[in-house]
Amino acid sequence: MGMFDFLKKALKKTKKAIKEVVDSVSGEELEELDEGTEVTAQEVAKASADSITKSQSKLKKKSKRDPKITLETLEEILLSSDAGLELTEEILERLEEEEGDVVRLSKVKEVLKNYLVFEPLNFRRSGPSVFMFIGVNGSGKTTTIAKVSKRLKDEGRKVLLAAGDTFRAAAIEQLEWWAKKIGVDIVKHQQGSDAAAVAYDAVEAAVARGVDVVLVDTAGRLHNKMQLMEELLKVKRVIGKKVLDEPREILLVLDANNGQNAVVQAEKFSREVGTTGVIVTKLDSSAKAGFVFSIYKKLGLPVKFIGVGEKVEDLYEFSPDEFIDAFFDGLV
Ligand SMILES: Nc1nc2c(ncn2[C@@H]2O[C@H](COP(=O)(O)OP(=O)(O)O)[C@@H](O)[C@H]2O)c(=O)[nH]1
Ligand SMILES: [Mg+2]
Repeated sequence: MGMFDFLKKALKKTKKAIKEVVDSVSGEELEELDEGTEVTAQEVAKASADSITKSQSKLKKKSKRDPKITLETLEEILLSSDAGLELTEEILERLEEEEGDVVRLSKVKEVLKNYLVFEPLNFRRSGPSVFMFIGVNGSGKTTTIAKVSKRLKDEGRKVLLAAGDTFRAAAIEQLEWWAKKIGVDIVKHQQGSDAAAVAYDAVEAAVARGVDVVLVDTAGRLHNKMQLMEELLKVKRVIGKKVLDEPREILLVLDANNGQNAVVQAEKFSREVGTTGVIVTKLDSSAKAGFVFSIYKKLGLPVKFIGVGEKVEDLYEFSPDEFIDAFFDGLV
């Protein structure tokens, strides 16, 4: 069961609450109408409001449930969810001091919340905001760019994509396919060409065409690792030369299934290229991505979005509360 089945469940709850309200209105109130009693619109509205309050308090009662768990169980949960040994120990120590061997789930959530932060995308007031997407091959960069471009376009922004993964021909075609599907412009060169030149052309086109946001795809693998970091730095430099203080965001895309290796990736990319935020993909799998706590602890990086599927709408803004609730859903 995927972690974000939790979200679907929450939606079901809301639907159920609405259904209860509708049932009560069409039940009792309509019966009264049948009997010839005069029921004013205000009375119906009040009855609906009462039912909504009832349903809400039912839901509240449920969410008030605050189970207790042993530190041993918590340790198992954290370790099997890729929170990492160091962070798990730190959290267990903190909780033991404050609560003893058995802790309230609400307290656990409160402590974990200190290790997560959400930040929305950071835009320039005028001129193009440039966002670079970086990360290892297969982490979901290209797909995430498609998702983000759709979201920004729907918000009314003019978006331009830059096909900066020039290492693989398929990568350029993949981004082009998304650009067509979503209806946004793309700047591309041939496979094997200089990625920095693609970024340069894209930013130049963005300035000329009055584009609001440029999303720059990048390679996740070159012939060797050193080359990749050098190429990413060059892309970053070229963008900065063209528009001062850009790229505004350098977003590291991490696959939820990468486990603790995601922390190693985050450290390396941050050290060598610089990173402003993280996007976690594939949270529709069984992986829980507990590594985001360690990444925040070590690098202070916010999470901007989560990916929960392969489709363009499978992207949510990150919410620490929902993430932590989903983290324990079905386990406690
Ligand atoms: N299930 C799932 N698959 C994803 C998600 N994001 C990306 N993918 C898939 O992961 C694979 C690699 O994605 P891609 O965007 O090409 O990765 P890139 O190499 O970093 O550009 C593709 O098959 C995507 O459809 C996600 O959130 N959930
Ligand atoms: Mg790609």
